[in-house]
Amino acid sequence: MLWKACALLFFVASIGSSFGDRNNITAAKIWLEEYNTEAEKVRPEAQEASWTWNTNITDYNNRLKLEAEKKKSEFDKRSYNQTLNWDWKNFTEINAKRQFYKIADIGESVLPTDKFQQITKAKSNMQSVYSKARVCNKPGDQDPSKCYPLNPTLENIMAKSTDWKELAWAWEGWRNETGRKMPDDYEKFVELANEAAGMNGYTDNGDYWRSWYETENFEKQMEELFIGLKDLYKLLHAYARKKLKERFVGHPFPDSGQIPAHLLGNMWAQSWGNLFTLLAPYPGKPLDVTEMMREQNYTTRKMFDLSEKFFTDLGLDPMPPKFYNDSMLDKPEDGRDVVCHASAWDFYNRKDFRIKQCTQVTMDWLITTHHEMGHVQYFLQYKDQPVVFRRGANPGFHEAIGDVLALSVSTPKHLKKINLLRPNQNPDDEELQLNFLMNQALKKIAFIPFGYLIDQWRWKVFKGETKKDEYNEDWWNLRCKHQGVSPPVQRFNTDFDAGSKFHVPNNTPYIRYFVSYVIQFQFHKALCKEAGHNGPLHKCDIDQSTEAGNKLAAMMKLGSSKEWPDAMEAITGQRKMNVSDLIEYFAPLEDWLKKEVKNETLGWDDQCGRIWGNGMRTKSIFIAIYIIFH
Ligand code: KAF
Ligand code: ZN
Repeated sequence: MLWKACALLFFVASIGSSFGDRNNITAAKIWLEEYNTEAEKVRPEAQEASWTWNTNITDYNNRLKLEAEKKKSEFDKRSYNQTLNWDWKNFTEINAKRQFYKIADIGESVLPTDKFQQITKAKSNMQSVYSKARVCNKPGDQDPSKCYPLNPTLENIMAKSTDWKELAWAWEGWRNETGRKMPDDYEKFVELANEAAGMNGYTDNGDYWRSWYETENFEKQMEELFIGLKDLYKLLHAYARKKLKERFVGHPFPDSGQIPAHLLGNMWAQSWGNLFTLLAPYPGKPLDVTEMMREQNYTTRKMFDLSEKFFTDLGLDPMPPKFYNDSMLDKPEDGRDVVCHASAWDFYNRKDFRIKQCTQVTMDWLITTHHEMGHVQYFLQYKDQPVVFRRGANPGFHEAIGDVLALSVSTPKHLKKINLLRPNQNPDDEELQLNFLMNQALKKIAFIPFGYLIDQWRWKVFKGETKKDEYNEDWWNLRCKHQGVSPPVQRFNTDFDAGSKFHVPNNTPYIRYFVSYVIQFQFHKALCKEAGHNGPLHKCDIDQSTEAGNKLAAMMKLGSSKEWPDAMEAITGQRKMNVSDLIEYFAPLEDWLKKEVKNETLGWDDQCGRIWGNGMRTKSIFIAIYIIFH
């Protein structure tokens, strides 16, 4: 008893005597715990206010959100100032040092209050423009007051319509109602985000975003990965272009080789899965999973249950009790505006985790459900880490988890198992397998240049190389050059087409998805090996492999407490991103595509082609009128 009291006295005295000592690791750790306790109060409040606005966009809820964000930023700033009491950069205890490093990284909270409020307002404006947007005057509609939201109407038109005019209406209308209303706010946002980054020691906001990857030459590394995938993309592009020219015979395609951007089954041409029926190598062998789901009366809840079961069968965690009650899994039918774009929410109190999405009963949404569940699974696995480590090893890791599971779920073998393949379909049929690979390529390979180019554009904007009046021109330079798609109607520098993509007004970096699309195949291959899979990579289904689940869990539990190469090593044994597993996965399709496009010219010009007549003359007239009236 006595020795215990003595030990306690010594402990207290040693802390007491060295308070004020910038190198006292014991005292520093006590401060870190205090920080954590406080953060677990401040962050849930901010998240709750943001959730309320996201699920009910009103001015009142916006004010509450701004107040909560201000409170959180004051806490961040206060905490940062307290980190200055420690010589943490010279700590030898790696974990504590890393916590300090993360706490000191306060992003926009560094701005003085008035500027912090300005940047938050600019972002809120853009987000509500995006989420409230409706497009009117659909060709053939008599009633001009009939207007349509992105989800579900415009998305469905882009997915299903084969009417050139209707597609162009939805494509152009969405850009008129979103991006075009944002350039002023976006410019303000860029100015202030750069100012904050400068105050935090970064060259600009893009430099700050890239710092989350803790990788030397990150831009160069991304470029190398992209170059490694370009040939595969060119094959798919040439094949899609050939088939689309057949579908839209009589309509103009640019001589420069790009595909008009409204024909690819998606508002941003980022994922081409909706062209599967047109592009299937064996059209008689469809993968009509959506139809099967509807025939079996699938509901949103059934899709979530199915997804959750895949996680728990790997030995991963079930959703906590409050999850289904508190989440927003369907678009509300009471007419209120909500942010429909899918997201997963950690409230940082170790018990509240939610998903918000406007689910429809389709195969695509089943995959998105797994994607979002992957985020929540990561939250659950790292929930006992300090708050500052409750992040992915890098942002791409967070995006990859659900997709890795979906690679198994989508296989014909697994679809058969869960009764989503027709009874007469044999999952081992090689023609069906090739159809499946095409479907995967339309989602994964088609996405690669899009995933790459959004932040190419933003990094240039943050560097000051692209000014406001060049926003749209530079956007299309990248779209035409990397994706090989061109605008179907004339664009002006008063348009702001980057702003028509959720992540730009929402200020969410995008290179994370490019990273995810590369590393998810590395993870898939490693987990398949763990699950004892033999045979081609695209046939692997890790269902019920607790060995694979354990590997994944061990990696996720790290959160961001270690640099990402350590986390990657925990799953794959490798410490670098590379494209070879993705290439291996698609090898049989690559061979097939090569034969299919042997008479086509691969690729396209770097410059955008035009299909809308003499644009320059119209543009000059437009500029002349503008000058006269101003
Ligand atoms: C991915 C997969 C298939 C197709 C396309 C993609 C790319 C991308 C897109 O363009 O649709 N996917 C998403 O945007 C899915 C939404 C999300 O899960 O990535 C979401 C985006 C988001 C929404 C609001 C605020 C911030 C980010 N991300 C998360 O909810 C998230 C990410 C990391 C940690 C916690 C939550
Ligand atoms: Zn995501």
